[in-house]
Amino acid sequence: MATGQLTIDRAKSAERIGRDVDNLAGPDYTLSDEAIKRYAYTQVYRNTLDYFASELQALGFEVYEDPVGTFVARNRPAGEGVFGVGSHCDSNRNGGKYDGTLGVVTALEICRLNNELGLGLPLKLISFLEEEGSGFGQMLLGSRIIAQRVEEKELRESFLSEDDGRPFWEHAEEAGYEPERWREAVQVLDDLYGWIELHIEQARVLQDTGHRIGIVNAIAGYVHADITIRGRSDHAGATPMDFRQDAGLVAAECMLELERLASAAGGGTVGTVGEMELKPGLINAVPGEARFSLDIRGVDEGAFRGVARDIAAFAEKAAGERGMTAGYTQRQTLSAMQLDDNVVAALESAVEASGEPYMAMHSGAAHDTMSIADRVPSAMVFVPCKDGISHSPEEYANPADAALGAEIMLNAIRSLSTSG
Ligand code: HGY
Ligand code: MN
Ligand code: MN
Repeated sequence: MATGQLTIDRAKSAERIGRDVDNLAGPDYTLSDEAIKRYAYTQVYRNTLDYFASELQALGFEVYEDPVGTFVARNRPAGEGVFGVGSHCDSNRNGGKYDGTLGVVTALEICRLNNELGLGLPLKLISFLEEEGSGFGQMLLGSRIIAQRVEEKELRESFLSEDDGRPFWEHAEEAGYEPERWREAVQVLDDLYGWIELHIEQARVLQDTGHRIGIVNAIAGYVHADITIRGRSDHAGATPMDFRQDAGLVAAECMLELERLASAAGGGTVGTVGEMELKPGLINAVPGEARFSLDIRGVDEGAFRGVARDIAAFAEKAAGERGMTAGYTQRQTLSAMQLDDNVVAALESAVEASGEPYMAMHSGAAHDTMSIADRVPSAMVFVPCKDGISHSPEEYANPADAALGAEIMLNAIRSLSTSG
């Protein structure tokens, strides 16, 4: 162990981390009895924030929420420099116990250790609202609001609840928040001289290469969009094949073309159609309309944006050749984000000092860190998740790896705090 490096009782921290994660998988914290399902303004999400609030208040942290519900806890008054730790504790609608939540729980453990070991580190724990977009179809919504990367009109009118179609603004007001003050949310980043988010890898590279820790130095950018093909709905039995304008067929051609474009783009570019809606959606009706989602990502900005451009053009051409039309609407996009060299270096020397196997890597998944990394020096720590499974109740991560992550983060924060 290098001199000056702190070691923690990793077994004790692993036990507490595991306990918190298991507690937050209980019936009070999820809408589903088969998966973790919690998102903004639901009672189960409220209960989750209250769980963290009581744990952190017991440690002497001041706890509050920004005007729309991002959770913040700090152990220094406003105006004093603090180091940020956290993630998100909302979930995918078919989520697992660890995506996001493990990062907030590990941040809580860091706050506990800071007190128990008398380290005196100035800390701010943040749990961002709506990272998954399960409530309003908008990924990273809370951290994009904080980073002022949304328009008020979108919050008032176009970000609509997946449950009842009503605007985010209305839901925020009904939950007791003040969306009209959304611009003040940027103050969540006040006084932060650094930020580290721990998260499960959501792929299997760390597991398959025998590494317990990933130090993330870049996060893939993404385009989220929808393509709608408009043809004509006809009787499935009476309409001859050469009389049809079957929107579903053009959608199918587009899905295969997206796979070809993303694979050809290289550089880790990926493309996914995750949502597909056929109208009228009846067994005996030719679909007159097909709406499908696009999730296109990569660290090579030109490559992934080129795929988005090319698939939109392909859809228009393929629809036109069959006498139909195609429309492309972008939901949102964020650029690929390089993370902070100093924070990355502090994490790398901390993990080297631990003697544990690690690898430097980029993240294919999006994270709240990418929303704020241009305002706060930031980096991420990955821990393996079993077989790369995520966005599934089968998700599993070992609390012992998160405990190692906590030790590494503490050492990095100490070195960035003294040299700061
Ligand atoms: O989809 C993502 O990148 C993340 O899980 N929100
Ligand atoms: Mn996540
Ligand atoms: Mn996720």
